[in-house]
Parts: sequence; C-alpha cells; structure tokens
Amino acid sequence: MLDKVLIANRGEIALRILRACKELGIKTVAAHSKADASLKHVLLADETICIGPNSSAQSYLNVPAIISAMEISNAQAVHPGYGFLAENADFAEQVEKSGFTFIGPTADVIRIMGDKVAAIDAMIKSGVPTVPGSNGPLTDDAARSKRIGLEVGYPVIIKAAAGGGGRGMRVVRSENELINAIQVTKAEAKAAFGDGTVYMEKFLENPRHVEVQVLADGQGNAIHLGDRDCSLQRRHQKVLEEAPAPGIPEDARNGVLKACVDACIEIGYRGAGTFEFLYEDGCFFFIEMNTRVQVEHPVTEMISGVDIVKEQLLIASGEKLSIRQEDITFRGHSFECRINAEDSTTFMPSPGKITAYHAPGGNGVRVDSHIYAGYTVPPHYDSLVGKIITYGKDRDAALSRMANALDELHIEGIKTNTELQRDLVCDTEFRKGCVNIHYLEKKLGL
Ligand code: MV4
Repeated sequence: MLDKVLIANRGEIALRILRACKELGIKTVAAHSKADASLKHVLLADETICIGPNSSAQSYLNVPAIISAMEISNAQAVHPGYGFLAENADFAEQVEKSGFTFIGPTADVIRIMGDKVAAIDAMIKSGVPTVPGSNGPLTDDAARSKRIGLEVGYPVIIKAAAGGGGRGMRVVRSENELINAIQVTKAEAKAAFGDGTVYMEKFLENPRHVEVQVLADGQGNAIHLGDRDCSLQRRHQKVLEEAPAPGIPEDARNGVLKACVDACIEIGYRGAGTFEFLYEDGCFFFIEMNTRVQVEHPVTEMISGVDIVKEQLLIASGEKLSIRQEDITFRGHSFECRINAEDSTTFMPSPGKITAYHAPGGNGVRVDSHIYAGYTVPPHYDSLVGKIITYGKDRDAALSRMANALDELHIEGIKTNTELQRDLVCDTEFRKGCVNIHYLEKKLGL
C-alpha cells in the first residue's frame, strides 16, 4: 500500500482525494498555491507545501515545483485529480522518471488518448463503435478530403487531433465550405495546440452525451461501472449529470459496456477512465477517452457502491482489481448538480467571502464540497464550489431528493447557480429523461 500521497489539486476534488487516502491509512501532502492556504483539505492534510503563487501556471501546472514538493515531503505518489496536469503525458512521464508513482494510466496511454486520431484508431482496433469519418488525419490532398466528405455524408465536423472538450472544431454543411474549413481549423489547431492535425467525422445533429466509467489494474483485469448521461451542458461545461443514462435499451447498453472493458484490456489501461460517447437513435459513437477521475464520478459511486478514488489508490499501490464484474450490482438512480460561484442568469464568476453556509442533508443526499462559512472563493481558478449528489431507488425518487436538497442549500456572500439548478430539476423535458446536448443552451436562449 502507498504510504504517502501528494495531492496536486485544489477544491472539492482535493478534499475527495484526502478523504479516500485517510480511509486507506495513507498519509497526505496538500500541495497548494499561495491563494489556497485556507482550503479545507489543506487544513486537514498531514503535511502542506506551498508550490507557488496564485496563478495556476506557476502552481498547479508547475511540474518542477510539484516534483520538488514530492522530494521534499517524501511522498511516493501524486494524485492529479481532474484538470491541471491530470491528462498531461509529459508530467506523468517525469513523475515516473523521478522515481515516483503517477496515480493514473501510463504516460504512453495518456499520450494516445490525448491524440484523438490515435484514440479513435485504438478504439476501432478494440471493437468500440466510433463515428463514421476519416479514421485518420486529413491531408493537403483536397480531392481526397472531398471524397471522404462525400462518403461520410454532410454535415461533417472537422476536429483537431490535439483538441477535445469542445476546442478546435468546425461544422461543415456542404462540400463548397469543406476545404476552407479544413484550412481554418488546421491553422487554429496549430496556433492553439502546436499541432495542426485534423480529422473528419459525420456531424451528429442531436445526440446525447453518454459516458462509460471503467476501472482497470494494468495487469489484465478491467471492469465497467455503468454509464452516465451528461447532456445538460453549457459551453462544454457540464451542469447536471445522472447515472444510469435514462432510456437506453439494454442490448445497446450491454454491447457498449462490454466493448469498453475489452478495450481497456487491449490497450493495457490502468486506473479509472471514462469513454465518452455520443448517443443518437439507439446507437453509441465513441468520441474521446478521459484518462482521469471526473467531476461527475459520484453518481456512478452511488449506483455501483464502488469508491472510485479508493480504487485508484489501490491500483496505484500495485494491487490487482479486487472487484469482479459479477460482484457489482447497479441499484437505483443518482443525480449530481454542480454548484458554481457564478450568477444564475449571466454566468459571470462570483468569487468572494462566504458569509453563511448551510449544506443540505438527509437520506440519499451527499455533498462533495470544500466550502465553509468564512471561506473566501479565490478569483484565480474555476468556479465549482461543490456538488450536490442524490440517490433514490428510481429516477423520480432521486430527483425529488435533489429538489429538496437544492431548497435546503443556503450560501450567502457569493452568487451561485443554485436557482438555475432548482429550475432544471423542475423542467418538464428534463424530468422525462433523454434531453440532448443542445437542450440547456436552447432553453437559456429563450
Ligand atoms: C461531436 C458532435 C457532433 N458530431 N462530434 C464537443 C466536445 C467534444 N468532446 C466533442 N463535441 C462534439 N462532437 C460529432 N461527430 C457534437 C459535439 C458537441 C458536444 C458533445 C458533447 C457534449 C456537448 C457538446 C456540445 C456541443 C457539441
């Protein structure tokens, strides 16, 4: 078992990691920026170390500072959480080269998944269904690109291989826009990511975003923890997630879940991971794989009974997966509402001092948050201040608990998006299940 873990993150996920470490008897080192000395997990950690000034670039993204902090504190391993360096293959490689453990997949696998063309290629080889498309980079051969466009059928989407999460994409609705769109997307990708490689996919007009959670030990064992629906999003920021994804036929679901497990074994995956799919007309289409723990992992924990962060730590300790697929029974339904320090209508960030705080509670209510009365939300990082997660025996039960929990939530001193969340859980279309990725933006546009 790992003896001491350095937490290279902040906010609610740093606290989540600290709690998992404590449950396993692992000592914790909270590596934090200057602005974050009063974060809850920093106050609770066995050791703390300031790794730099307020800006992320000089602290949570500062690779030499983090590796030095591991050396100084004698930590064996680093948990990167999500965001920051979590999917940075060079960081994972440097951690391992310095003799420490990166809690996540090998640098090679992170690098493959960071290159969306390579990721799709790996999925095709493993039997995971992908979006019809170029299945490889587009070249400077315009006639070839047009041939592919014709085969795939318009509309198509041009995506940067180094992009992901909504960055570097362009929809093309007819052949006469194609060559220019490829050129512009290439130039943008080159400027943004230093890599101008682009590829083409059929553009799906009204898909849902459904993702599959997996765990693998890198020793030939892998399981899935079911799926989640994350379609309610604004500007590629998820707002409200649930597990399982509602209204998916059992044969389609079982097919995609098995394909993800097979792919994990095929690619030698290690740790927690998420396969992202677009789901439309009963079919799943792989788009990207995330090689980190995700913000919305709690909804999966609620329906599967598996502690994903503890499993990450056990896998990083070198243990074989102790859970077999047949040991997992999915029960009930779970929702997560992200609570952001922002205006409910303008979405402007609202950092500042929390003057009063009351968290919801009761049966089937979980709150993952680092905030407390008197805590000041700094302006330097993202605005997530917590997550309300509810569980119920079915979708309606979990949803009514969420409505109650949101009513009980009380945060004074800063603005939050709680009103938007209260509105969403009452939304007629959302309550029916199966809204698509455009639903929230359309609703807000009205
Ligand atoms: C797509 C798509 C439609 N067709 N690919 C956006 C984020 C990145 N992860 C992939 N994205 C999309 N890829 C094809 N072939 C629509 C989106 C998309 C989207 C996907 C998931 C969640 C929210 C989204 C919002 C806008 C567009």
